[in-house]
Amino acid sequence: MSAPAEVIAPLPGDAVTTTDPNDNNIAVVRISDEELQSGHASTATVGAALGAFHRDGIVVLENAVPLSDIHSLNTTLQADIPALIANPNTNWNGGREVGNISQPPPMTPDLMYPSIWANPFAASVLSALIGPHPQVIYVNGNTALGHSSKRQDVHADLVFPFATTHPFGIVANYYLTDASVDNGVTEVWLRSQRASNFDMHQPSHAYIREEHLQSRAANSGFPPIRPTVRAGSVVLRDLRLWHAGHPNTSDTPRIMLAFVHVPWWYETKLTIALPRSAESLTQSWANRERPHERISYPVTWIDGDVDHTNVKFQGNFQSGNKAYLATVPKGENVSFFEKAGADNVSGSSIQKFHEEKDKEGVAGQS
Ligand SMILES: O=C(O)CCC(=O)C(=O)O
Repeated sequence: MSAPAEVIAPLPGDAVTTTDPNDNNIAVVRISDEELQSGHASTATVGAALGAFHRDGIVVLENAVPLSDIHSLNTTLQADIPALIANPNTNWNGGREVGNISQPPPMTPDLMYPSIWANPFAASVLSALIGPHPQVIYVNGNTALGHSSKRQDVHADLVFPFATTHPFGIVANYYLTDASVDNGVTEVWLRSQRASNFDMHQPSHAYIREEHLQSRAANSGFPPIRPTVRAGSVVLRDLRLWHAGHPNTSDTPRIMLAFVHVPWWYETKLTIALPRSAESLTQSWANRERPHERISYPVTWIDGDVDHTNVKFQGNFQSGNKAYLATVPKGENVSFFEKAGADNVSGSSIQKFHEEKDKEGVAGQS
């Protein structure tokens, strides 16, 4: 395990900070006061974040979200946790014993903060990475409940053959508290996105096979790390990057929101169910004056309220663009969705999927 990311002194003239390119540390790009005031990312921020992301498969934009928005959502979501634990439809990530539940943010316009749903600094980096008008196809969160003791298996968030040459899906994670080893910060394997393909996964699953984990940990120079991430950061992670949830040994649940972005041409069937009252808000994000700050949401509009504590879990991030898919190497592995004969998976079928894995005796990482 490596030390927390070290923030190196800002470069002259801007507030970009990053790590030594050979260090096994996550790169941190700190949004400057000038950028915060203007509300726009500088070219230096976008350049540093893009370079670090393509290299490492992950980058942190620190200071990108007002702490007042973070604290407000943390207060609301902490209060929802007992009901979620009691709800039989709740999705337990990696099996119930891991103590990591899916927990989406509130879906009412007053709590859909633009700093989180369409962060302008993240949007500028995302559109540089995957093209203009990234689409958000997944809005959810991972809550590592307190006093847990079992970790997740190492995985990539993909259960289908995927492109090895370029990023096509990026999750923006927002921890709602400072996150560290003590409260279950996520383990990440820097640069694994460039060495990864679906045949390295346990057949049809998201989990990486043991022999690949051992080999990469021993030989790559980039064994797994668990960085410290400050609240108010956006963590941009390539969906191909190997990672794993860890136990939260503290008293307080650690909440991390997750917004998955794909390119505008990607054509998934996924939509986000939102109340019609949020229509003008989401339109304002799609129509921002600066094209590289636009974020769009494919939406199913609901008349009335959307209960964020009862959202269907949908985890298939595969492209529906057949011409694109024809360019993706097939390999030997069969996708979980082909195996299950389903386009999307509900919480209960994901649960079944974990039970099946346990029955198969797939080696856990704990
Ligand atoms: O909660 C975390 O730290 C990571 C969770 C995760 O990777 C997952 O559930 O797929």
